[in-house]
Amino acid sequence: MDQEINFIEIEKKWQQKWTESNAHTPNFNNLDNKFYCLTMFSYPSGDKLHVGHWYNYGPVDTYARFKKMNGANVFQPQGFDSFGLPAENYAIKHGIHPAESTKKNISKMREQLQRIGAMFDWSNELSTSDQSYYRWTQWLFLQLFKNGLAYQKTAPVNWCSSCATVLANEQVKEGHCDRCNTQVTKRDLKQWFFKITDYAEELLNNLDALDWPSKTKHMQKNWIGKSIGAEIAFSIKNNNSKISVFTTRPDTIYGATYMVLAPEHSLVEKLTTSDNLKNIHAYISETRKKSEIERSATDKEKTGVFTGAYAINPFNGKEMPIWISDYVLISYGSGAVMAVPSGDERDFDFANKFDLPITEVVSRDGKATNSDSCFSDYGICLNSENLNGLTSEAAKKVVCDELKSKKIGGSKTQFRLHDWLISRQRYWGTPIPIIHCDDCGAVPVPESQLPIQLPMDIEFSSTYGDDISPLATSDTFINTVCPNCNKPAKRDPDTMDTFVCSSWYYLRYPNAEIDSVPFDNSRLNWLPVDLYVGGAEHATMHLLYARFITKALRDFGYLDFDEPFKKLIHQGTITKDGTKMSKSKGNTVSPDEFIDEYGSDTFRAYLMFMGPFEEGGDWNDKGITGISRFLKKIVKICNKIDRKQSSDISIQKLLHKTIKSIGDDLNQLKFNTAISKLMELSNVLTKVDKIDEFTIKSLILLLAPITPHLSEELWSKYFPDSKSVFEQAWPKFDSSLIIDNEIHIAVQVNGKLRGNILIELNTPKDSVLGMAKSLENVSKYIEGGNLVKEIYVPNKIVNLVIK
Ligand code: ANZ
Ligand code: ZN
Repeated sequence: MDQEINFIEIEKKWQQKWTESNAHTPNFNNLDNKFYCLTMFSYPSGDKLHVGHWYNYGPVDTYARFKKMNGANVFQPQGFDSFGLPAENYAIKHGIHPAESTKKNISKMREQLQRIGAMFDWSNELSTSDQSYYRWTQWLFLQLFKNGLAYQKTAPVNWCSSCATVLANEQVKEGHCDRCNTQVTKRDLKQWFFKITDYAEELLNNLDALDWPSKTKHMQKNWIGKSIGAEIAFSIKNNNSKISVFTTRPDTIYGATYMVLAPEHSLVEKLTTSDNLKNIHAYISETRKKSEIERSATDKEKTGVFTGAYAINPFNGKEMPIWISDYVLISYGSGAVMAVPSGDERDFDFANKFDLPITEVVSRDGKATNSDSCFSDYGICLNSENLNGLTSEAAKKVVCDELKSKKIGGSKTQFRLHDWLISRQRYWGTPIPIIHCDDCGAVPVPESQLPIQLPMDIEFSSTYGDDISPLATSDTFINTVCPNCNKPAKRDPDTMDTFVCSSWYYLRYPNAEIDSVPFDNSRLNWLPVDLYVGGAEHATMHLLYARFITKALRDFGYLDFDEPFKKLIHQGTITKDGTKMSKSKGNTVSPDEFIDEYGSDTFRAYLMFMGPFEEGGDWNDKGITGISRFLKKIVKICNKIDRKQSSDISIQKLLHKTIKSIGDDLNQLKFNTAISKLMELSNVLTKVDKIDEFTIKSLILLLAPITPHLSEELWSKYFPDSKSVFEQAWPKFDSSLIIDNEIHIAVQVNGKLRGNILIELNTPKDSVLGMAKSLENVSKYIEGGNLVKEIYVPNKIVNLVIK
């Protein structure tokens, strides 16, 4: 029989056959053993798929195929996150319409994805920039709007002057635009927000029960940032306004010797005395240039300006000078703090710099230490009148009760999580389905009018003048009539953050063929996603937004589950010479040349062999020839099949052990170790002349998830009467063959080890004792003494007692 297999040819052949037989569309009506296996979809950029993408899709498909052979009804969809800034920037630079460049990139990427030969169900493909998809993203917006979870608010937003757009906090990296690195400034704009903060508590509480990497759960916890403390309203000398603060340490109230407002705080203008105004204004404009991260760095020299005004400490009546400083952030709590320099590092530094009073109010044992440092732990109160001698914990409660009875505050829980700013002043995104009417305000577009189509008559430019939003430059788009009163009105000119598109796409996949509704109840039974795989960089934004949207839709009555992704895994990062492979670093490696040379199976197996899946590794192509040799060796081994042959016991044992351990490994997505076990087996089989049918059959089955095309080819060649290799059951191991039936037994004399014997499992007691006693190092003791007791713990130990 011909030994050579042309990998490239058979891959094409099997991909075609799988497509023709619809092999990768699950039976949606059969929910038993449903397995929804999702890898994060990709952005269709002009750079196509690189090795890093492959590393996500190839190994996960191996896992999905393994599940299928173990009886799962697998759904593994694929699609494109196709709205977003890069296509638009490309349009501005090269004059190619985003719709056109995106379409081109998608078809190229689809081709590349198809060459993986994964079990992608292309009949449920989606692209977020298709009307058939974004129509439902608009529908989602309307549901949030109707339920009070989408609202507009004027807010200081991050502004990138180069991209001419507002950026989300997450898109600002160390004060600079994530995309173009321009320094970010602040600007006031009316923006749309989603009220994710309504779900802060649940988003936090449900984390524990998720089968997610603990590091990711931890990051979400910090991002949500729950703090328990108190809210206190301070009155102001000669002024009717009140300053509200959030503090985690109400027990330190007697140590609050001054106040600090964020420079952006609305009271700053009202409170500042005329002689301080100039300084204050200068400081405010300095602050606007700084990012929150710079501002909250603890090691930076404190700066600030006195307003000339005073607040009153409600507990001791003392006057507290009111300052502004950039270390207080407008976005957290109420944007103001009661400063306790003896208990808070930042306040301590600030007080020292500006010579403000410091009162010690907590110490380890309640005695004054008069030390020149700050004590931020819990302890016992001092210099605090009725709180003296109380633990911090007890004092907190007393202060909160008092605040409540004085009607100036009480206990309060604060979250670091902000509402999600979703409007973007960009073109290539989902238009916001709202119409602004002078009389009726913000009116939702009736659902029957969806989709609100993205206009095509836009002149792409790096700035759009005062309009800010590209959509505002299209007269036909922007001018409409109010659905309420029929008067002329204007459409919302903004588009949605692309994270809105990806916040619900997992719901759409099993429904992608259905036009009349975003999702159908029977198809929703395919949710939640059983396994979700993607990069760790999505730990906070995407993964938090998706959880929020699931919970919101559940509360609107559309879903009956709480969490979208049952199990989450982050694939490791593929680096090139130590840096993450990415377009911006210019160090991407295309998989295409390797696939052209070795074929997709070899490439996939090589990627999986590089290292543990969740750790990734540094790309180099040196080892790929080794994998190629290994696969060719398997082809030769299969050729040695002899159906009359019955297999040698030692080969049987090795085979069954291999079946067991590859099953264990693949179950845990340990692809690299699974492959090395296959290599060990093939090394042994290479040395054998004739190999029995069961061994060959098992070998092909074990290989199937790892190199799907090759295995399908070998299967069809040696077992031509049966269906696809992926319709076969995963091989079962015989546990009696796995246990080694020869074991070493320790032989003791009076409790001391004197020797070892090799016995067959469950050898009768008398023979074991006989063998033990005949050991030279044992018999000499028996001869020199009196054997009084013989103890045998079956299959474990012999102990002889001699007097
Ligand atoms: C008085 C105090 C005394 C504080 C003390 C701490 C220690 P977390 O734990 O992160 O919630 N704070 C409140 N709002 C702030 C803002 N907008 N910008 C900067 N700092 C702010 O931190 C809560 C603590 O951070 C609050 O408790 C407040 O300082 C400060 F011994 O109040 B504390
Ligand atoms: Zn109207």
